Amino acid sequence: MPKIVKACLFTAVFFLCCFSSRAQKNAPAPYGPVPSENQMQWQEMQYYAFVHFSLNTYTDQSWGYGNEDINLFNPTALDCRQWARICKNAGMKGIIITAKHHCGFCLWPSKYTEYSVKNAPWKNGKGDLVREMADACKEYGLKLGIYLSPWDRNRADYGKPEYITYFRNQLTELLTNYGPIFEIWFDGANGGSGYYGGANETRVIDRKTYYDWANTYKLVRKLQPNIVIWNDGGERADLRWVGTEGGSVGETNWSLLNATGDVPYDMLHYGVEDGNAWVPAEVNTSIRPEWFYHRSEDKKVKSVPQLMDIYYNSIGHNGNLLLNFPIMPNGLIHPTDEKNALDFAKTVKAAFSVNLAKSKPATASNVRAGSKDFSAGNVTDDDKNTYWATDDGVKAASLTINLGRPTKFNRFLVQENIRLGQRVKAFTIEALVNGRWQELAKGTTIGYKRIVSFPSVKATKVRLHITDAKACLVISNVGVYYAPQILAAPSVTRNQAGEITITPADKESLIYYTTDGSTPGPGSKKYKGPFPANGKPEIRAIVYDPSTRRSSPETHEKFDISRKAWKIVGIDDEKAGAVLDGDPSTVWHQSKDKKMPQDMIIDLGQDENIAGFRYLPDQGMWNPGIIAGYEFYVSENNADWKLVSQGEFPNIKNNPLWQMVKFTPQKARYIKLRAVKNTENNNEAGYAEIDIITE
Ligand code: FUL
Repeated sequence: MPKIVKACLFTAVFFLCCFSSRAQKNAPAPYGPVPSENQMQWQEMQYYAFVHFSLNTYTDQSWGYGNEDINLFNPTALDCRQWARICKNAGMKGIIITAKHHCGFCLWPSKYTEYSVKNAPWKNGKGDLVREMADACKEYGLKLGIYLSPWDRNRADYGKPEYITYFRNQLTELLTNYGPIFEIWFDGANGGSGYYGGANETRVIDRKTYYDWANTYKLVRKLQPNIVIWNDGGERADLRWVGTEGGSVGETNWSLLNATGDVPYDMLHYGVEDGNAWVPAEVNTSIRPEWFYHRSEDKKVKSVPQLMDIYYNSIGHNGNLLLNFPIMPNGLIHPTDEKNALDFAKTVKAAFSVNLAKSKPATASNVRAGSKDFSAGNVTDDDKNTYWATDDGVKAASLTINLGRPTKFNRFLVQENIRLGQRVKAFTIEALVNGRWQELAKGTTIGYKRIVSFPSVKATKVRLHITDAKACLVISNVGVYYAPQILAAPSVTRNQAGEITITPADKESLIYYTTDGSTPGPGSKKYKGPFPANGKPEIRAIVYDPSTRRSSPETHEKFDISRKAWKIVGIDDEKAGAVLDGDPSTVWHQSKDKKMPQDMIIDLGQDENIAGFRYLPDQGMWNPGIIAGYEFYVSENNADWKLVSQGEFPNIKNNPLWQMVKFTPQKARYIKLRAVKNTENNNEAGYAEIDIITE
C-alpha cells in the first residue's frame, strides 16, 4: 500500500475513534434496568412459532392425564420440514416445540423414562422428533426453542425430590444434544390430579419452592449461555407471560417487573413502571382456539383480520408474538392454518414494506448537545444503531419529519433505544394537513416497538410529540406507513328487534349492500349504521376500497321472519335472551342441576307456518353442552305438543356450526327444542342461537 494511502487511512481511523469515543462519552447513561444481550437478541426476533404435538393430539384432549396409551403415537405423514417451511414463509424466526407436555410423554427418546417415542410405534421406536425439528430448523434458518413441562402427570415421583433430578436430567439431554436453543418454556400449570405411575391421585406442590428454580436456571444457563428462560409462576426469569392467551398485551407495556414478589394480572399485562428487573412481554396465542389439534376447530382457525389485530396488540405493543400451530394426528399443519398464516404474513408485508419516512429530513425541538451524533435524522436513516437523543433532563420534546409532499398514511411506528432503558410514558402523533397541525393519536409507552393505527390522513409533515418520560429521550427509529385496507367479507347479523348490522374487518372500509337479492357493488346502498329490516330480508354485502377499486368477497345472509315478538317460556333467567339476540358469540346454558332431556320452549307471538328449525351451539373455546341428539315439537297452545322431527345432528362434535333441520310445514305458535343427548354424554345443554324456517 502506498505511504500516502496508509497515512490517510491512519488519520481516518484515528478521527473515527476520537469521534465515536466522544459520542459515547456524551451518550445518555442507561436509565433503570436494561435488557441483557440474550434478551436483546430475543426481542429482535419479534415473531416465532409454537407447535403443540403429543399424545393429546390422538385423544382429543387439552391436558393428558398421564396414562394415555403410547401406541396411539403413530403419525403417518409427519414432516417437521413442512412445519419449518410454513414458519419460514410466514416470516417467523424460530419454533418452540412441546418436547414434553403435562402428560409426561416425551417427543425425544429420553434415557430417563419409558414414556417416550422410543416405545411408540412411530418409526418402530427409532424416531426422535426433537432431532427432526432441530434439523428442519437448521435447514430453514430458524432458531429452536423447547417447551418442557415442569408438571408431569405420568411420573410416580412427581412431587418428591427425585423428580427434580429427573427433570434436570431431561433438561440436560435437551439442552446438550440438539444444538443452540434460543428459548426454554417452563409452563406454569402445576400439580393437580394425574396418573402418577398408577397412584391416580391429586398432588399439590409449592410452585415457588418445589422446583428449586435458582439451581435449575444455573444449569440451563451453563448448558445454553445464549438462551432466554420463560417461566410463569416460578422464580423470575427472562421473559414474562402477559396474563392472557388471547393474543394481546397492554397498550401501556413496560418491559419491567420487580425481581421478586407475586405478579398479578395487571403486572403481567402492563408491566411495572418502576420495576427493578428487565422482563419483557411474550404474547403467546394459538391460531385456533386450543393449543392441541381438535378436528372440531377446523372452521375456527383465526382469520387474517383477527391475526392482524393480534399483530398490532403484541408486536405493536412492545411485545414479541409466539403463535401456535396445533399439529394434526398425521403429523402435519392443517392447510387452513397454513393459508391463514401465510396470508397474514402477506398482509403485514403489504402494510409495512414501504416506510414513507425513510431518509426524510427530520428536526427536533432539542438535540443532545446540539450534536450530529444524536440528531433527529438518526430516526429515519434505517440504521438501528443510531438514535435521536435529548439533553439530560429534557423529558418532553418533539420530532418532526418532513415527508416533502402530501402523503397518505395510517400507521406510525416508533422505537426506543432500549439498550439504554425504557423511558417514554406518554406521546402524541400529529400531522400537518393543509397547513394545520392536527392530532392523530395518543399513546403511553413505546419500548422496543410501538405501532399506532389511525384513520388515513394525507399530510406533508408528521410530528412525534413526547410529552412525558422517565429520563431524556432516546429514539432509534420512526416509520410512517400506509396499510391497505383488509378486504375481508363483512359480517352481517340481525338482532332480536330485527335490526341489521354489517361489520367490516377494517374500520376504514366502506360497505355497500343490497336487500333485494341483487349483486352488491360500489353503486349499491352505502352502509351508514344498523337499519331495520322487515319480513325475511336477504342481505348481500361487500366492503370496498375506493383508492384501489377493489372489493372483498361477498357476504350473503338470508334471514327468516323477525324474532321481535318471540319469548322464551318457563325459564326465569334474563340471560336466556342470548339465544334470540342474533349474536353468535353470546350463549346461554341450562342450569347445571337439570338432567337430560332438557327443553327450550319459545313463544313466537303468533301462529307461523313452520317448515324447519336452526340451532347454533356454543361457539366458545370449550364448547360445553353441544346438543347432539334432539326432538323438535310444535304446539298451538303450549299444552298439546306434536313431535315433528327427531334425530342427531351429524358431525356436530367435529363441526359445531349452524345445524338446519327441515320438516313438513306445521302451523303453530310454540316451538320446543328438546335436547336428549350432548356430544359428551353429560347433562349440559347450551345454545348460541335458535331460529326457525318458515314457508
Ligand atoms: C398452558 C398449557 O397448560 C397449555 O396446555 C399450553 O401448553 C399453553 C401454551 O400453556 O398454560
